[in-house]
Amino acid sequence: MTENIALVKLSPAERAGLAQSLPQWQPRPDRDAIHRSLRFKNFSEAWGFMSRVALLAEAQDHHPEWTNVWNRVEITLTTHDAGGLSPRDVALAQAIEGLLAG
Ligand code: H2B
Repeated sequence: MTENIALVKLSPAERAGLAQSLPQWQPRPDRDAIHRSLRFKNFSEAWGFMSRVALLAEAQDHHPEWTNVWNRVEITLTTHDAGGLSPRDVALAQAIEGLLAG
């Protein structure tokens, strides 16, 4: 569970590893956060995905900042309680990747 994951900002070494461990997630240039854009077949697929992520987020007590426009979903992950990227964001991003991989 996320409560067991340290509420500290990622170290420089952990940040350097992100490009390899989470290649679909880009660091946001404007803030200490990572971002992924997704496009689905239609709204139903996008919303179904968001519902599954919402359950994950609740289970982890760690929640995305996101928007949805029809078949597009934009997700930003950052840790508000740490004031930036933490291992909790990495854990949620990895869980989202697991969902997408089926
Ligand atoms: N989500 C994110 N992204 N960052 C947080 O710091 C955070 C959260 N904190 N979800 C959690 C909820 C906290 O507010 C509750 C009280 O555990």
